[in-house]
Amino acid sequence: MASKNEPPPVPVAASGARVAILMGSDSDLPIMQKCLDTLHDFGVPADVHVMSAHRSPQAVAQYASRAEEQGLEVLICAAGGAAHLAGVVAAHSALPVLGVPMPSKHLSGMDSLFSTVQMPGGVPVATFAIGEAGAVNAALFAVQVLARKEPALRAKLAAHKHRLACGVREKDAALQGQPSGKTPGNAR
Ligand code: C2R
Repeated sequence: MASKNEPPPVPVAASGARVAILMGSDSDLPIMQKCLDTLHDFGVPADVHVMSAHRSPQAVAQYASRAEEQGLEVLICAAGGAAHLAGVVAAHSALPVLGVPMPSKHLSGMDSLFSTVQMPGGVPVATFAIGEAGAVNAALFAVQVLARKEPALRAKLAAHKHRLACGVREKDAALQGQPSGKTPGNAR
């Protein structure tokens, strides 16, 4: 049994997981749940962990260094404030790293955005919008990466685009007071 002074073991990627979702804190989970849900909708298995470049730096370095050999293909990192998690993960892995800036208490997520997006040349982090839109889009982007090799995922992405367009058409039809599909008669 591990002694009290030993650090907890570094998480190993869940078998079959292709995408990792790493969060700086469990306080990021309510927003990152959207990311998880989106991957789930596409049937993409994810490995989800709380780890912090500041608070558990060894775990982050070890997890990121081993991510590729464990079968992961895309690493999504969410952090708020001085958001260094995505950058540190990118320093230790050649896998695509997607950064999602979390809204923060004092600076509304601008601190998270800048510290995620402003990487030095040579260490890319693809940075998404602050908050839920970023969480969903990072998941969709991960699916798009995986879909390059997988026709079944491409078909799901096409269906997703179709649903988006139908949703807008329905809203427009409601605005025009007409059933969906008819050309709205605009007032002149
Ligand atoms: P707590 O709620 O645990 O105090 O965390 C987390 O992502 C969270 O948004 C507050 C915020 O600190 C962030 N955090 C980072 C990192 N680790 C934790 N930005 C990191 O490694 O970058």
